[in-house]
Amino acid sequence: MTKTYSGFIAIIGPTNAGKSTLMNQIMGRKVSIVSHKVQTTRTNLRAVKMVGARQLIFVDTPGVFRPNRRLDRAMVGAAMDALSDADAVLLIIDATHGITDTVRGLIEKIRDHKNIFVALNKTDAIKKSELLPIAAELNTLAPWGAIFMISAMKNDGIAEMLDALATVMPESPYLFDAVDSVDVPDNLYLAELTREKIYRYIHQELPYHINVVTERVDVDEDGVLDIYQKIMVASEGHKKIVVGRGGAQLKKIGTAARHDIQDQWGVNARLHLFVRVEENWENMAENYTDQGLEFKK
Ligand SMILES: Nc1nc2c(ncn2[C@@H]2O[C@H](COP(=O)(O)OP(=O)(O)OP(=O)(O)O)[C@@H](O)[C@H]2O)c(=O)[nH]1
Ligand SMILES: [Mg+2]
Repeated sequence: MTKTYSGFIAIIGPTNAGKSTLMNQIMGRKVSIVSHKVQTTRTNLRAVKMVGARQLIFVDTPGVFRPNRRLDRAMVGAAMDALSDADAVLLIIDATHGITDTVRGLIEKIRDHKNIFVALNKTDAIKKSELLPIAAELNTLAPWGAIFMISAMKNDGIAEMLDALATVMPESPYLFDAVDSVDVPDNLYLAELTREKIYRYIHQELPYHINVVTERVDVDEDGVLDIYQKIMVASEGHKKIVVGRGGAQLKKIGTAARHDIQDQWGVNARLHLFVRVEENWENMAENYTDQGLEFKK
């Protein structure tokens, strides 16, 4: 019998380094939402990529930053959990920011892992001459399997990186079916697409205090999906901003999310959004467990 290989690769890094962009580029489709704001990804999201006969199970994780709130702690905790299960760790660094204190802290956490790799991302946005000193310093900091120079956005350097990661996957039966696939629950995925549009259209801090939940999905006889989602906000003031004048803002969010759902899934859909003030949502266990986060007292 031919040998099979399968293993987990945790994609970790500071918030906004481009981890989700990389995950999507590897899969050739949207798995994980992306925004120009920090702290976009909230939970671990998995996708399966076959490289020849080798199965790579990528885990996109919430970015690491100094946690303040309970939600922040749960997010950073999820990223750390992914590390302990990983057969390889891929640290993503935003080359335009270089080796920050957060990066140093992360290197300390991962340096004893048996397979650690690092990718300097956003190389499209920086001069080559500025990359070399960063790579040289990285070389002194940990025993990397390799240092990759990539642009997740421009799909540069990714194929070589996949080949290198594939070589360290352990011999194992396939842990998932041997096809490229995404392992994200449908309701969570639908809610994430809406949350992404909130990050796009609503400014400043507000998106961090919002949670989106898919409450119900119905299919009518023509195969059209009716998707009901609740947008939880922390105050009446926040609700006003999300809804906008005459409902304009909510309409913009809903239309963009619906188009995205239709594009991603190749279906027709109606999206019904309800904004609800739930001041205490950040302290309710169900709002964590639904997303696969651990709720700590
Ligand atoms: N120029 C450039 N921008 C990039 C690249 N990769 C990602 N970005 C941008 O960086 C921003 C953050 O990207 P994300 O993929 O959401 O980053 P993340 O690491 O998943 O962030 P969190 O989920 O908040 O931890 C977005 O505006 C991306 O478009 C790249 O290769 N080049
Ligand atoms: Mg992300």
